[in-house]
Amino acid sequence: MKILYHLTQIQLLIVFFILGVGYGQSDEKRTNITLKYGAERIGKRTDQPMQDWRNYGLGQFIHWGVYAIPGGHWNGKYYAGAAEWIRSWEGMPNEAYDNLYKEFNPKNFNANAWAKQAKELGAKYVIITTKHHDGFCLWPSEYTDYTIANTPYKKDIIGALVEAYDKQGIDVYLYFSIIDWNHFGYKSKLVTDKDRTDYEVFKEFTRNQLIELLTRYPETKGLWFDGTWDAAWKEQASYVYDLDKELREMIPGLIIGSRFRPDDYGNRHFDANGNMMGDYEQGWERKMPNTIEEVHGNDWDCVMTIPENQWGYHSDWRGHVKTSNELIEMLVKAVALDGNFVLNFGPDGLGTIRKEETKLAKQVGEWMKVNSTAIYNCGYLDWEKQDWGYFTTNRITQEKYMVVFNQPISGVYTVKTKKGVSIEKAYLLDNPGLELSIEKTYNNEFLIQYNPENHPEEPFVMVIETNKDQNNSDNQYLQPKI
Ligand code: FHN
Repeated sequence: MKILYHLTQIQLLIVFFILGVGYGQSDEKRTNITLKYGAERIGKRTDQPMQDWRNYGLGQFIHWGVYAIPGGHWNGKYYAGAAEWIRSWEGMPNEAYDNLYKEFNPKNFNANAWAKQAKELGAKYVIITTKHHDGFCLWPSEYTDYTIANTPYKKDIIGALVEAYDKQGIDVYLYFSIIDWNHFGYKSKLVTDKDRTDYEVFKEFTRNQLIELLTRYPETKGLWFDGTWDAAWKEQASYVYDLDKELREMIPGLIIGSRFRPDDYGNRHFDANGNMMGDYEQGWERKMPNTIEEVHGNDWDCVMTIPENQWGYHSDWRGHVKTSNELIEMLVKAVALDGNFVLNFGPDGLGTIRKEETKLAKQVGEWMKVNSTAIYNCGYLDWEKQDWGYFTTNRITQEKYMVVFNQPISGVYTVKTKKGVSIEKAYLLDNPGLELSIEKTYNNEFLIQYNPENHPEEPFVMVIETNKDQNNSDNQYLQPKI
């Protein structure tokens, strides 16, 4: 196996293909290559901060920076890409972009109002862009001039947000882009000696900024890394390994996903043995798994945009814009498959959250007010999936829920439990007094009857009680006791 250490990545991929190893492979097929910088553990973290993370269910993402000023347009022209990438568009000169900060003065920004809205949405945590790929810092970093301190606004935005969200009891995670188009030492690949010398300066700058962030905002529960796909970063296994350790030492329990460390061979997310690096899988961006097998027993989050692919503010959303029912279904699906769902917001250049986002936040929030019992602290229930929707189960009480998205015309809801588990009672979460009739057919199949007079316009939740609610050990995905 030592020979593998000396193979190039392409050669390795071929070897892995032959061995049946790779992204998303099954446990049995894992290899055992000696790695210095591979996964730090196999299996989930079981400490309290990670259990809290696992139980959030719903989070909010905020993408905010100077890209919110052009909002996807320059000189009257429409930019079809993601608004926060406008600097990379030939339609906007770099110089124009790099001077936008001189106009950044978000007079409508109100951290408390944002945090209050997030609370009403039902978000348990927030991920905030401290700096995106453009390198502009929303905190007054002492390691660059390209920060909020040098805008007309001047005040520390990250500080205000951390305080406001913390006050609302919403945990704060800091988004940090490794790609930094503003730093001379940043390179996507290292070709010349000079590239390498410059990149060393960039690495020190990156480390300084991360230490600075955790020092300034010790309330931070975790770091959400992005922009780690460059060849240059993928060569830095040993450096990132040490940095990861250093950051974790600064805040005990700090949570870092799979987008930070490359392994010895430059693999991201999963090391050469197929084991996840980091505390949860960060690969589900604008997409979701369909089965529990696809998440391989790992923690994971799904970060989602409301339009198809806009994170930062784009004044002109084109294409499909998700409805509240679509977003609620994604949220429930994520929880039902043991993940968290994180909904993105992109405030405009003045600090206003656009009306479409406000409306959706209100709609999802209203649904959460009635139904969040089936979301918070909930996860996967290993019963056969049915067409009416999703099962979730509370990891602590083991109460079981059916979240209905497709109401059967027959009014009959099929439930197949596990052997020996019978359904004793079923009722609506928002109307516990209305007990639903249950019929047992054969084996563990039960039919629950519910035929409302009016077709519900929103997903609703049924609670089911079984003969084995307490200490049901059938479910391998239940929260471990520590
Ligand atoms: O390029 C970014 C993109 O702008 C956005 O920040 C998303 C959020 O997950 N991450 C990157 C693409 O993976």
